[in-house]
Amino acid sequence: MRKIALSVGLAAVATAGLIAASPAATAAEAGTQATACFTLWQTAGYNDGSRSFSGNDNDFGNNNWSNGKKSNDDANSGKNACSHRVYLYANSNYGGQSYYLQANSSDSDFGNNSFSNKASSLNGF
Ligand SMILES: [Ca+2]
Ligand SMILES: [Ca+2]
Ligand SMILES: [Ca+2]
Repeated sequence: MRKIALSVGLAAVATAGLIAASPAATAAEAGTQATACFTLWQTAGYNDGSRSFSGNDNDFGNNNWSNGKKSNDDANSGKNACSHRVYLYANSNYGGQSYYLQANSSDSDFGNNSFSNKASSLNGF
């Protein structure tokens, strides 16, 4: 009898553990809900270093490309897979000249939009 009571007790503990784990998994999913749907590249034609965004960034000055080079004033192409426009600004804190990519669009060269090597902040998320 005593052994049976113990195994029932362990089963209850295991079930409680599973229940406790569920809210944690939900929280983690909520944290990654914003997908990195916007990507910038260092060079025209989606070349060299890249950086993907899942939210606004008011200052590129503290971020590097995937290749370790500084990303400020160095963006030349981008892809917007988001369901909203993404705005690029020549200055930090969303100031100065701006340029946007429509939802679900891409631009292989910012040069013909007078926006080569200018982006210093980004919003629209
Ligand atoms: Ca930043
Ligand atoms: Ca700039
Ligand atoms: Ca262009």
